[in-house]
Amino acid sequence: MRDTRDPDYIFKILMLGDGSVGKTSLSKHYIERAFTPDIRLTVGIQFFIKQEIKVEDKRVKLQIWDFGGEDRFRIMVPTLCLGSHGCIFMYDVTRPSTLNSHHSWTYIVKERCGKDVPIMLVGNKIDLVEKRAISTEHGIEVAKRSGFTGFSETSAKDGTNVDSTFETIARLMVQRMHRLEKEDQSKDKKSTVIVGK
Ligand SMILES: Nc1nc2c(ncn2[C@@H]2O[C@H](COP(=O)(O)OP(=O)(O)OP(=O)(O)O)[C@@H](O)[C@H]2O)c(=O)[nH]1
Ligand SMILES: [Mg+2]
Repeated sequence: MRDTRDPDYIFKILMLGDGSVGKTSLSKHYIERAFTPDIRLTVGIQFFIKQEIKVEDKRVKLQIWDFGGEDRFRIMVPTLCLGSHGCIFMYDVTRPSTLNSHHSWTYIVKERCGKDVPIMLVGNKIDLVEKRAISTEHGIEVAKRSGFTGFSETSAKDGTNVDSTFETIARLMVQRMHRLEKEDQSKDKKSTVIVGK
């Protein structure tokens, strides 16, 4: 029988990164199991929904906010990223400049959504073996040095690590929610108001 209960969590995930790194292709592969070689650039923003995945014992719905990476669309990010629970910052392993730009993107997310919001560094297009210009080791080093919560390498073309990347960010977001819920409970305990004291 179909489970019609509401999800335990609805998470908003941001897809950020320079133009043409493959943000839309990765989202599309995850949701629709399709790859479109002649996909059009994202004008502004587009949305994908993953109805439900199971993370630990929780039912999670994902709202994927896929931003256009061209400079002219960056102005939208500070406002539209508000209330996000997680972020995937993507680069293209064949174009080093796309990795260098991570500071400016993730700075906005941390400032607007909180320093503890999980942000994953994801190197895409690993099927282009001959053209690869950034090694896995370098990607991991940048992720550790710059305080990313997770790292992965993907191919939106052949599907490598697509599911596991979204499952990992979902798990990191659930763990953060557990932490926040615990903090709330201990605050409640401490904040008992006693009249007259
Ligand atoms: N070989 C290969 N090509 C890819 C991969 N992912 C995306 N592409 C191609 O790269 C180009 C850009 O992909 P998009 O998904 O539109 O990139 P984007 O980051 O959404 O770009 P913007 O919307 O402009 O920010 C397209 O021609 C895709 O077909 C991949 O994993 N491997
Ligand atoms: Mg796009």
